[in-house]
Amino acid sequence: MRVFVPQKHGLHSPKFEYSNSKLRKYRESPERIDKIVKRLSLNHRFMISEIEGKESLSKNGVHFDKMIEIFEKIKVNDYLIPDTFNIKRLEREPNECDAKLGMYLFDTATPFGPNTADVLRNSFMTVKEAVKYIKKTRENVYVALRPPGHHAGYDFFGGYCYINNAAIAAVRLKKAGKVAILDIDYHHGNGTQDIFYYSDVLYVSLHADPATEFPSYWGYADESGEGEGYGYNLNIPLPKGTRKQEYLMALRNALEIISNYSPAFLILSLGLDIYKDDPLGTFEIDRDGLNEIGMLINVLGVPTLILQEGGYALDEIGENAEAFIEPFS
Ligand code: SP5
Ligand code: ZN
Repeated sequence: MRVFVPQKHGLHSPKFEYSNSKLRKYRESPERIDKIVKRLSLNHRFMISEIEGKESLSKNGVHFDKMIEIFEKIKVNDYLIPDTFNIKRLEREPNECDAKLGMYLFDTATPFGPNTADVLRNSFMTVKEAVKYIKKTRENVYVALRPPGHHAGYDFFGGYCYINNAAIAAVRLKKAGKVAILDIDYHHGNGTQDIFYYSDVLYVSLHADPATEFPSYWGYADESGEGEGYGYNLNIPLPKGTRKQEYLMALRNALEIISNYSPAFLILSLGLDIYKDDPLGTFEIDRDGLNEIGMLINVLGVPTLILQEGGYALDEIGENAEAFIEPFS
């Protein structure tokens, strides 16, 4: 199985995030992907392709131009975390860099640094290469990339995410056939939901109940899509501490809905933060459980583009990724 990796991801490496009322070490670190790639490179079933190229974000095809223009033009000497947020979505752009970012940012855990834009351009190119590959071969592919994407919406970013990799892939794959997105990150993919809320790209997400977990304002079961998108958004919120058996039951329901939709491609937002020892998660899913989840999804038999989202149990992330994706290989 092919594995695509953006070569420059390590250049985006904030030192701190402000979360849970503390300034703490940044969790979404380059080691996450380095450890996954190191582990997979020891397994002959995986063929790793590092992608060096960059592509201007202006061609992303999903986000609000003005937000992307800020990412493209901003010049910063250090990682910025804004302190003021444009919650009423007013239009005038301020002069200060941190306030420009605050126009579209929704949390304090998503700093923007000197190389962040370049890393995003490299991510964008990597996603495009993976899309090209799956279109041509109809084979499963895994993209070991960061920063993650599923919290980035049409005109907002946050939750360690800047551009929505899954959505960027979906709008391209959609030209070749029906696309479903399954999001199994521990957190609701509010960005992906937002981008496809009015369109018939099927979005199905299993995640921790937003009443008690990030992103707090999105992810309830009654968010079903609107207009052309009505019925094509399915949220399955699960209580904190959900165990493997209950998780697998919910997953089977999700897979049945995806199967009835008969997609030509599946995009899988893979959050390894559902793992039992993840510092941000509370689900009780061990490594065998991850493998079983991978097997069940693979049984759909739909060509699958797996995109890495969250997962912060650094000591085990390599083995966990391997256990999950092996059934697809
Ligand atoms: C891609 C991904 O997994 N992003 C997750 C981002 C989580 N960010 C920090 C969460 C801190 C939430 N604090 C919740 C307080 C509850 N009242
Ligand atoms: Zn997550």
